[in-house]
Amino acid sequence: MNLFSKFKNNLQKTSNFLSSNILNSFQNKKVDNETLEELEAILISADISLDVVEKLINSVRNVKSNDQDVTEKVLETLAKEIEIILHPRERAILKENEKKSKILIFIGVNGSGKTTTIGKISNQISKEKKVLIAACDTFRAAAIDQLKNWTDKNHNDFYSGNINQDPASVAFQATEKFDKENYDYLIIDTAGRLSNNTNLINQLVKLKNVVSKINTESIIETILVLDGTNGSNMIKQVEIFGKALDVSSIIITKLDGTAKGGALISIANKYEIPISYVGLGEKPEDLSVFSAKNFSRSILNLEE
Ligand SMILES: Nc1nc2c(ncn2[C@@H]2O[C@H](COP(=O)(O)OP(=O)(O)OP(=O)(O)O)[C@@H](O)[C@H]2O)c(=O)[nH]1
Ligand SMILES: [Mg+2]
Repeated sequence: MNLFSKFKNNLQKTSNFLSSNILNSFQNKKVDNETLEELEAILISADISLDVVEKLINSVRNVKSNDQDVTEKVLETLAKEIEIILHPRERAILKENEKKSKILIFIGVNGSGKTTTIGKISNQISKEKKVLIAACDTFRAAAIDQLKNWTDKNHNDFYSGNINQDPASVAFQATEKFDKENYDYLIIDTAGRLSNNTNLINQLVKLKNVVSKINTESIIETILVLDGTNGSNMIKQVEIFGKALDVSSIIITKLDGTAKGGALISIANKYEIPISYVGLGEKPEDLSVFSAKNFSRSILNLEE
């Protein structure tokens, strides 16, 4: 399956919602205040933020059409505007011919998809690269097992500390091993929730500081994983994690399971943080490099 078909097939919940409602509104009508108002309501229901909706409505306002092709023209105009918003956010994490080694720190609330995404990304790293995966979610034994499972499947090396060990100290030890044994990638999994008396954000800041203090050679990426089914609630998480941790990349998962995929556009419009991948399903190959064009055309059910 090519990349566009993957986007198109797996974003159907959002695209069916948008395209069928837009078709209902515009069929045999023209662009006027009434249809624009309906369009506004549809876009808001797909969790697209008001400032973006306003931009989109303004672009559709100028659409000249006859009755037959109005829906097509409206969809094409929306796709073009959305692509303009998304395009500056495209940026890959894994690059061919990367000269420096990389440390990827995965953060995000519990259940957002960090561990699964680590498994999927490691699966996509070239087999010639030396990869170390570190289990810094030390609060649940099951979390360590889940990560170990992925690591074994992908034939990567694994580093874990003891249960309940300070996550920053596990990260410290893993980074030492990474440096000493000349790995290309260190991928750090963290917890999404801690016991009540520990602040998650402070713990992550500490972990990141420890890693960057002992390793000054590698590129350190802080990757925020967001659950796409949370829709516009994701914005709050970008706010909180972004403020404290200098997030360098966002991954939005579970976009196959939601009609609220429009929230991705709101995030791209509000924050200048790159979006590297989107999760479009459970299988390793369902983690797709983010593409502004594929996303914008797919969510409106248009062809490539
Ligand atoms: N459908 C679908 N499910 C996904 C996707 N990404 C992750 N999941 C599922 O989401 C659930 C939670 O994923 P985890 O990777 O365990 O989440 P986590 O962020 O590590 O959670 P904690 O360790 O509790 O903080 C799992 O059942 C995954 O299979 C996706 O893109 N699509
Ligand atoms: Mg996890």
